Amino acid sequence: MSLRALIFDVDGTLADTERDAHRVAFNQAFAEAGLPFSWDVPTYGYYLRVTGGKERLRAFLNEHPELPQLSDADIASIHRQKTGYYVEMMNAGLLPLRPGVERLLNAARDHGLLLAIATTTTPANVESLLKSTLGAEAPQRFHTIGAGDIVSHKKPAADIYTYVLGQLGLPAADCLAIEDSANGLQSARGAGLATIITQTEYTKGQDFSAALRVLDHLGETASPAHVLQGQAAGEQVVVDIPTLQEWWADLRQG
Ligand code: XBP
Ligand code: MG
Repeated sequence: MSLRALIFDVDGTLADTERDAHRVAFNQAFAEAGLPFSWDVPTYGYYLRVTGGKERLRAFLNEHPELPQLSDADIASIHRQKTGYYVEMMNAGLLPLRPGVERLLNAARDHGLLLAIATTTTPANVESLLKSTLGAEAPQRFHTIGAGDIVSHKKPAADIYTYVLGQLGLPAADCLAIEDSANGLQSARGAGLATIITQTEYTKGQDFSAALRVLDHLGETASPAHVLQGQAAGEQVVVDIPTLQEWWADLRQG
C-alpha cells in the first residue's frame, strides 16, 4: 500500500493569505460600501475562528449590535466586492506561496500522487492564487478543487473533505491532508484523514493534538522546517514525498 493523494487547504497553507490579502480586501469592500468599521490585524485574527467570509462578517455584526446591521443580501453583495478586490491583488502577483509548497506540489506530480484542494474560500480566490503563483495551467494540476459554498457546512464540519474524497474516489486512509488551522484539522480528521499542520502566525497556539505532525512550514533545502509536535519533535526536515510516505506508513503500523 502507498500514499495516493495529497489534499491541500488554501488559506494559511498554500499561502499566508489572511492578514495581508483577505483582511485588506474586506476592508476595501467595507470602505466602498460606506460602512463605519474596518478589521485590524488582531480583530481579524479573532474572527478567523469563523470560517467563510460571509459567515465571518455575520458573526462580527452579531457581536457588535451597535453597528449598522446588514441583510444577508447586503452581506453577499459586500462579499462579492471583497472577492473582486482579493482577485485583483492575486492577479497583481502580490502574494507568494509558502516555503516548500511549489516544491512539494511538483514532487507529488513526479511521484504520481493525485492532488486536490479542500477549502472554505471562494473558488475565484483559489483560481487567482494558483494562476498568479504557478501559472495559467495550475488549476488543472488538481484532480478536484473543493471550495466555498459547494457544501452547506463549512469547516470545521467534515463536509468539504468528504466531498473531495468522494470526487477522488479514494478512501481517507490512502490520503493525507495539509492544513494550517484547528478548524481545518477538525474538518480533515472528521473525514478520517491523517493531517499535517503547517502553522501560521494566526494559528500557532491552537490545539493541534490530533495532527500527525505540526511544522512551522514545509521547508526548503536551504531553510528546513522544524517539527514542532508529533514524533521527532525538535528535528529539522524538508518535507518531500518519501518523508510523507514514511509518516503515513508509521501510522499504519500503529
Ligand atoms: C479560509 C476561510 C475563508 C477565507 C476568506 O479557511 O475561512 O473564509 O478566510 O475567504 P480555510 P472567503 O483555510 O480553513 O479553508 O471570503 O472567500 O470566504
Ligand atoms: Mg486554512
